[in-house]
Amino acid sequence: MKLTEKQLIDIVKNFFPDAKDCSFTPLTSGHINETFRVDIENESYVLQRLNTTVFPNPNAIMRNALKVVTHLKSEKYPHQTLQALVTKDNTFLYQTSTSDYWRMMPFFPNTITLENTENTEQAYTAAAAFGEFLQYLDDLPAAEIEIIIPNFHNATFRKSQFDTALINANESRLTQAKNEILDIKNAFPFLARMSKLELPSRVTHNDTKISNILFAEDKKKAVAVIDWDTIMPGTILSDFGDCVRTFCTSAAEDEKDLSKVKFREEYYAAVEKGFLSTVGKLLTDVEKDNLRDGARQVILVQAMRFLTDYLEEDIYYKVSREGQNLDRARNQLELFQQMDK
Ligand code: GN1
Ligand code: MG
Repeated sequence: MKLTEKQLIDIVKNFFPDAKDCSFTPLTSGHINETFRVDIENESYVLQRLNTTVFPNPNAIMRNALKVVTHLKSEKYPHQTLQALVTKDNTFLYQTSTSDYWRMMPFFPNTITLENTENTEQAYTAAAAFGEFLQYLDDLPAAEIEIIIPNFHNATFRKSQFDTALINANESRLTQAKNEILDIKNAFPFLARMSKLELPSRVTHNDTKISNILFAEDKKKAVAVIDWDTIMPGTILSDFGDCVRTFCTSAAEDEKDLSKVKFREEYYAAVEKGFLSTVGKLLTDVEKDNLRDGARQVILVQAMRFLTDYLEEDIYYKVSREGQNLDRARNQLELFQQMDK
């Protein structure tokens, strides 16, 4: 449902009772939550409505975030953290009468997000920043962090969702997606092999895409790691993999023209070097030996998730045109196959 400016101001007033002159700018890069930049007099904030279909327990997200902020501060993490603002009732979430959950966060001035890396230096810097974030979270016991979405990066579980979607999908979508369905099925033995790896459970970010790094305006320095909603126990290969998935491609995630989708090996080298420069010393041999396959797995699982959503008629990821989830899946499969060469 589209909100009016008056409704948005009423929400802001729960955080800033005296706010008068506010302006709102939609920030549209995410696929799940609804996000606005709010300017209140001379200050800027991020206002967000959490998608409760995807995140049924928003309070758990806020409890995890608070633990992460507290931990990073105690460890003297040298970057900005996402300390949420409190409402006048002293809670991190404002719940509307229609059970929407809203939160406000700091907006860091003079920063930008990138939808794709422009050079290998940026890929190195962003990968090093995500690696550093993980490095500082290393002493936070995974058991203290709540599971936000069970089986989020569990490939076997994602495969079972895909299998169910295949049973329930309508004929037309099955026909449209027949080549991609086949490509994914052909990769099942690879997934089965990967599922046998013994990987440590760590506190991970779980959405390390390029747009989740705030860069300084010169696009050279990483200022903050953002989007902490999926921080939960996971594997380091998932975080490394999402860096590779989004930093090494030459095209947008939903690019229709596959001839524009190139897996850039020199970017891969930069991502690996950057990531290992920070968190490298903490990795086990199994983790180190499987970085590239781990990244291929993340890309394949992402293809499977987009294709599952296409077959289920776009109930999970926001779409702005028909066939967008199918294009996203094709795009990921293209990267997966190029990485094999
Ligand atoms: C979703 O909403 P956003 O853009 O932060 C998704 C990620 C996917 C990503 C694909 C909770 O993230 O897992 O990798 O889209 N988040 C959730 O771009 O499903
Ligand atoms: Mg996210």
